[in-house]
Amino acid sequence: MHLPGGAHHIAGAFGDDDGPEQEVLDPSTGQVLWTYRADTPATVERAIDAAEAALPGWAGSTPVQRSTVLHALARELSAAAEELAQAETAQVGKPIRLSREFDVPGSVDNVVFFAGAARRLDGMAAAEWSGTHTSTIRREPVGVVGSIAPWNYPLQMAVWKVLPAIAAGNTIVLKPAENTPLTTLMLADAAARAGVPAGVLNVVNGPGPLTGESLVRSPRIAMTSFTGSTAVGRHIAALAAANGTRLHLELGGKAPFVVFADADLDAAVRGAVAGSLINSGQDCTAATRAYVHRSLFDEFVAGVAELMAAVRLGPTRDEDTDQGPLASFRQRDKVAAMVTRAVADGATVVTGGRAPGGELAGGAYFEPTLLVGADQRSEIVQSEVFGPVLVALPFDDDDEALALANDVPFGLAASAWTRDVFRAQRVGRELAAGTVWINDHIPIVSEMPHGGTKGSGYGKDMSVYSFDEYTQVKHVMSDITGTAR
Ligand code: TXE
Repeated sequence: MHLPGGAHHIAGAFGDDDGPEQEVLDPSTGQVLWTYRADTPATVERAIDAAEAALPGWAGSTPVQRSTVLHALARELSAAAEELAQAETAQVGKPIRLSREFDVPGSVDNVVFFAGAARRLDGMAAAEWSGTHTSTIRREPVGVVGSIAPWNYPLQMAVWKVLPAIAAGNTIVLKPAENTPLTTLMLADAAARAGVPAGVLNVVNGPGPLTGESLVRSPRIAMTSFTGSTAVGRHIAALAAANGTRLHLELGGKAPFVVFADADLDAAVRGAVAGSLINSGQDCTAATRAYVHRSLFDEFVAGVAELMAAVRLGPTRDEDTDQGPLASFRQRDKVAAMVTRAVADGATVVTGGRAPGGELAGGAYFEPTLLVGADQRSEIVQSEVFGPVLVALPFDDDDEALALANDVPFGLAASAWTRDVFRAQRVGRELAAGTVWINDHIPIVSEMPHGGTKGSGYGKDMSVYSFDEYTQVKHVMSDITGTAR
């Protein structure tokens, strides 16, 4: 497997610092893939120096120049697609099919999208609205961006943070999760090969409290973009507030999956299994709470349980594997503990609910799990599990379904299953989430925004809406008559 040339990539070159030793594990076996020394605050400062030095040149480049180099980055990533897929699978424990068909092509597509969007940073011109003046609106980069990314989709998360930022003319220092740095370092290396100027994209590595926090605390960072846990997000928000800097937060979710009485039940069953088990459930938009009309409830539960029991857990490099392990033993233990507490709180396990034995016992695997009988107020319904766990609950009418679906602290994504166009329109309006899918759950495209409401944070990744985070709107007003004063 491809290993990076150093723990950080600053000003176009790999290097190493001497912070505490970190291990990158393959969670399907527990084997150590790579060890590196964490970056200390001094290295983070050096990365910010590089980003600051590169800022005037990059911010002053033309959209065509930025677009050209970003298209070259997309080609570099495409050429390295198989190496990237292997590294992503090894460090996260994703089935190789998922890395090849989703993570890597999705990332390349996002780079291509922003290579194009770099040329559509349109402002606005007002006509001579007062007779004596005219206005132009410019979209300008905010400066040096500091980003912190999680471990569930390391390459995609890095691309989602980096591309809108640099397409808009900012420079960036990015810290991936300490247990999944490989593909982010490969991205930085590919950017250097593609001709992205030194210092535009810098990657530092190490634990959140050491390496991440020194990045967020720096008064030289104009903006922080964070995807991760609610607790760390709130801590980072306080640090950013102390510096008075911009903030973009994506703090996970607890997506409802609402099946109305008129739904296509087979499609809903398949959608629930695919939507809850994607990436072993370590997806902030994963289906976690299935609210099912009472007339369909038993059939839905039986259908989901049957499909979940047929899911093939296995070695991650095996083409036939449907589901790999969780991304870490820590995450597997968190999921197992939440299922144990759910049962103690009164829920019943319909299928799964345990770590498999046999040849998978050495990895961080957890079986696809369906629970029923949980209370709406219980932890398993209210808190993010981030594992292959779906809870099914019955409802009797639309008002009740919407009230239950919205009754959590999160609001990132939701889906509704119905063949009634008016019902679909209503739930599209009334489900409190940044994304609402109708008759599907999970698809995500570069053209459309991703980001939540309530405890899921604020601001958008992807799409041209992300430029609202990474640009500042400037108003330039000119006297056009010479007679204004
Ligand atoms: O997240 P952390 P964890 C949720 C999910 C998961 C739980 C815990 O429910 O089970 O969070 O995961 C960096 N200053 N999500 O503990 O710690 C850290 O190094 C600066 C949802 O792994 O938030 C990593 O790069 N940075 C989610 C990143 O924050 C700090 C994705 C995320 O790690 C820091 C991941 C600090 N003090 C977890 N402490 C989603 N929104 O999709 C940590 N970090």
